[in-house]
Amino acid sequence: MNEHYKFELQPLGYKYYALEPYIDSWTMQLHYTRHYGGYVDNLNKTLEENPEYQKYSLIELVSNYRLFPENVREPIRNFGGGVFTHKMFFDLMTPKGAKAPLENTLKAINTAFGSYEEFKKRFSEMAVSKFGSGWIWLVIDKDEKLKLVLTSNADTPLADNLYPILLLDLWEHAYYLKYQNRRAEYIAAWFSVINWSKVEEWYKIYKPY
Ligand code: MN3
Repeated sequence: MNEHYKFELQPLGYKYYALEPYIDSWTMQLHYTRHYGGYVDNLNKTLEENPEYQKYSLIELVSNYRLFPENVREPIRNFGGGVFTHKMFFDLMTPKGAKAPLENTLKAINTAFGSYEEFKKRFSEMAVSKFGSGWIWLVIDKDEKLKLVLTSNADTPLADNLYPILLLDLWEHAYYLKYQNRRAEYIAAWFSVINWSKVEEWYKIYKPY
């Protein structure tokens, strides 16, 4: 996440079909190449036209977009946010992951939510309740406690000084081909492909920005 302009769409770390039957191949391919790829192209275009922002890392762009002048604020918010969210989202899925959170993550989840099952229930209810496009996040707050937050469009919790360790795409493009309007089924299926080892890594490298 410390990379700078020029951003690249790296090959996905697993095959498009690898998350079947939970996330279908066609959705993965479109989501990765066209949606995520589109954000990468648009962020690069924005930075080509505004070279003074090329020095900032992806994290810096997304965390500080509110400080930027009006002509770049919205493009960086949307396209930078789009790149950050999708990069993290695809990285945190795997076809052969652990079935439950690992040691440190589990401990923090138990402290914040009581149990993994309770966390899953609250995460799912909140994700179902999100109106329109956006994301649900598991974040570490300034008191080093885990909590759930929703954001709209391509917004991230970084701008609010919250450090994300897990996220789920709630835009219809992430599930509509297979699940149509059945978002709850998509959410339940996604729990089978979470890369808990990577979540554990994110948790361990936590540092407030
Ligand atoms: Mn998406």
